[in-house]
Formats: sequence, C-alpha cells, structure tokens
Amino acid sequence: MKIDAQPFPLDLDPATTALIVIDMQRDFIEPGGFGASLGNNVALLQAIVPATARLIAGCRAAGIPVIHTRECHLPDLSDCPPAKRLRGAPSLRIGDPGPMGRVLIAGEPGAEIVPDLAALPDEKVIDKPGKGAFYATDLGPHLAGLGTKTLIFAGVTTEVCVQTTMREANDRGFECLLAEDATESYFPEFKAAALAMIRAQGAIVGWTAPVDAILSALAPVDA
Ligand code: TIU
Repeated sequence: MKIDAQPFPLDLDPATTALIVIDMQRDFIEPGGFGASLGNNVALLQAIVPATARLIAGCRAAGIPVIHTRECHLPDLSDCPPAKRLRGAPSLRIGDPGPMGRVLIAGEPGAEIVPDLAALPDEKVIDKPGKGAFYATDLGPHLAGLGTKTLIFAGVTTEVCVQTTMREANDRGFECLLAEDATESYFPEFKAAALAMIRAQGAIVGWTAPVDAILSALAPVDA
C-alpha cells in the first residue's frame, strides 16, 4: 500500500512492517522527571500522547507488531558510561533518587511508559542504554525474526533518540517512516530541522507522514 509521505509516496507491506515507539517514558514526559530536570518544557511532549495512541491502535488493528523502547540503565549503572552520567550540571543525574524513583533506572516508576501508551503483554519492550535502539540491544535480531523491512517510528525526542534510531535502521537496510505528529522535541526548531534533514536528498534517511495519512492507508474507508 502507498503512504502519502514526504518527500514522495512510500510503498509498504503491513506484513513486513513494524512500529517502533521510542522512549515515551514518564521521565521524559511527565513534570518532575528527568526531562524536566534538564530544564525542558515537558508539556510539548505530553501533547503527542493522543496521536501516538491512535497510531499504536491503528497498527495493532492492522496486525503490525508494536515495539516499545525505554532509555534506562541497570541499577548498578554498569551499562551507563560515566561520560553520559556526568555530562553537564543537571539538577538530577541518571541513578539519582528523584520524584519518580531513581532517574532512568530500569524498574523505577519514572522509566515506565506513560499509562496511555502502555505495551500489551505480548508486545516487545526493549530497554536501551543508548540513544539508538539498536546499540547494545536485541532489536536487530528481533526484527530479523519478524522479517521486517519497513519501520514506522514514533516517540521522543525527535532529534535525539528517534533520529539516532532511524539512522541506525537506515544503515541496516530498513525503510524508515517517521510519524510527524507522533514525535516531538523539547525544541520545536530541532524537530522541524530533523524532519527536513531526514527527508532531504530524496529520503536520505527516510520518509515522514502525518498519523492520519498512515492510518488512512492502513484502514481505508470504503467509498
Ligand atoms: N529518548 C531521548 O530522546 N532521550 C533524551 O535524553 N532526549 C533528550 O532530548 N534529552
């Protein structure tokens, strides 16, 4: 089926497509979490939850596997490079006790996916120590097992974990489609720039399309 995407329509087969929802975690999206501690306006990110929920529901209805990622670390921080933990002067560092448990630590409340976008029991959830979801995870073998060729991306933040993962996927031979209104940045100008650079030069990294364009292709309304 054809998705009305930029920079040109994208042909995808739902049987070889998966949706990856990146890091829609309380620590990034809710007030009092890690994202807010870095000085960011988390309300911008909260605003995409409804569109992301619609995309997830539409993919589930079309039989497209939904994969969720969470940026988090082991309680002993053995998978967190000091260069990541010690960067800058945030009020909270990874592993510190915060209002939603230890910041970005697996199993803590803040590392959980926001309730409106929770994974179903049979959906794959990948805990990742880096910005890219392929680094130090089993995402690659998992997608190979599914026979995935095309990846639809949603989540946060557009220019950090989403773009990094799209670039990793693009280099691994996947066709990558980013859902424009199911991704957001703390910096609107960075989101706009990331969308533009992804689809520049004839989809050098991939395609972008609104959630409605994706959903209407997956579930066309009978005339
Ligand atoms: N998931 C993700 O993007 N992690 C970040 O730390 N992003 C920021 O923009 N800070």
